[in-house]
Amino acid sequence: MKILIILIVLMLFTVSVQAQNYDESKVPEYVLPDVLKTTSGNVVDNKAMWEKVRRPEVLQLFENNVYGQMPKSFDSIRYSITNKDASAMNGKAQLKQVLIEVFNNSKSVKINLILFVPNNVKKPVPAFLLINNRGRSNTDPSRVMKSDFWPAEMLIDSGYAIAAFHVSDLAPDNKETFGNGVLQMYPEQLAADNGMRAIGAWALGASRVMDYFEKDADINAQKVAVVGHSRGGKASLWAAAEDKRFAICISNCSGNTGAALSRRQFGERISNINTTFPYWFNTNYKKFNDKEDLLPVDQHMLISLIAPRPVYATNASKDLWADPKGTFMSLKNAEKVFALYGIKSNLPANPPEINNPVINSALGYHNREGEHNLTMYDWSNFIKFANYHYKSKK
Ligand code: GTR
Repeated sequence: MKILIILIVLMLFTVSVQAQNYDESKVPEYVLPDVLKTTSGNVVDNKAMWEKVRRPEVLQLFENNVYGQMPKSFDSIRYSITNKDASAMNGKAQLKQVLIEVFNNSKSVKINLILFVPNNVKKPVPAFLLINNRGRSNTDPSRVMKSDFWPAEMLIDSGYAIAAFHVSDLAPDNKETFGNGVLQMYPEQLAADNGMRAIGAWALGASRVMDYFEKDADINAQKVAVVGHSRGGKASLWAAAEDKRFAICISNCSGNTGAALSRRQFGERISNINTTFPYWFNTNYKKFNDKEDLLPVDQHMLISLIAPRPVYATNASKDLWADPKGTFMSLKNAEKVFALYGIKSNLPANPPEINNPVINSALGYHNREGEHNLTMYDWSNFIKFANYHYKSKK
C-alpha cells in the first residue's frame, strides 16, 4: 500500500514537471488582445484617443483582472530624516535615511527609505529607486556590506542618486501576513475580488517615495527611474503604469505577470504563480489559471501603459522560467503604442543575442548570460539607458 502511494505521488510529480513547457516548438498558437482596439471595437489611431479612451480602459482591465485597484488617497503623510551623513562613501555622497509615514483610516505604514545623493554634482540630480524584494542587507546604509543587487557606489560614481525601500514595509511577502501593512489602511481592498494585493502594495510604496522625492530639493523628481527585480520587477511595471511621474521603468527578470507574455505559456504560468503566491494578485486573476486566452489583457499592454516613457526589460539566459523570448515579444508588441507618440523603438525584429543590450531605444532590452539575479552587468546597462534618454531630452 505504502509503495503504491509513493508511486502515485511520483507519477503526479512527473506529470506536473512535464507540464512545464521549456520547448519553443510546444508554444501554442495564440492571438494577443489588440492593444489598439477599444472594448467597443473602435480602432485607436492617435495619441488623444489612446490617452482619453483606450489607456484608461486597459488600466482598468489590469486593475480588475490582475493587480487590483490602486488606492490613491490617504489622510496624511509625514517625512522625517532619521539619519544623515554628509560625507558617506568616503565623502562621495550624502546619506539620508527618511522615514515616510502614511496615515489612513486610523492606521499607518512606515516606509524606510535609504537614499544616497552624489556630492560635488549640480543639484537636483536624477535618481534610481529600487523596490527591494531581497534581504535588507543588500541596501546597507552603512556600506559595510556591499551587494551587486544594489551597487550604490556605481550609481553615485555615474552622477545618480540611488534609493531603495523594502517591500515588507508595505506588505510582507508572505501568504499569511501580507495584509499586515498598507492593506490595513485600505480594508475594503482585501474584501474585494478586484482589490489590491501584495504586488499592488509594493507599487504603492514606490509612489509614496515619489511623493517624498517631489519635496527633496536634491532630487530631480522629473527624472526618477523605478527599478525592480523579479517580483519587484512586476511591481516596478505596475508602479510606472499607475503613476506617470516615473520617468523610466526598469523591470529585471520579471517573467510571468511581469514583462513576459502569458499566452506563450512558456516557463512559469498564471496557474503556477497563483498557486504559489496567491496573495500577489487579486482574486479575479485566479479565473485565468490555465485559461490565458480568456484574459482581456496580456503583458504587452502593461508595457504600453507606460508609453511614451522608456521601459527597459531584462532576462538571464538560464532563467527560462521567466521566458526571455516572451519578454522581448511583449516589448515588441508595445511598439505600436509608442508609435502613436511618434516614437520608433530600435528593437530588432527578433531577440538580440545574449549580452547584446539594446540601449538607444524607448523600449530597451537585454538577455544577460547567467542566472536569475540582478547584477552589476544589469545596472551598468540601466545607467547607459538612463544616460541615453536624459541626454536626448536636453
Ligand atoms: C519565483 C516566481 C517568479 C519570480 C521569482 C522571484 O519563485 O515564480 O514569478 O517572481 O520567484 O521573485 O525571484
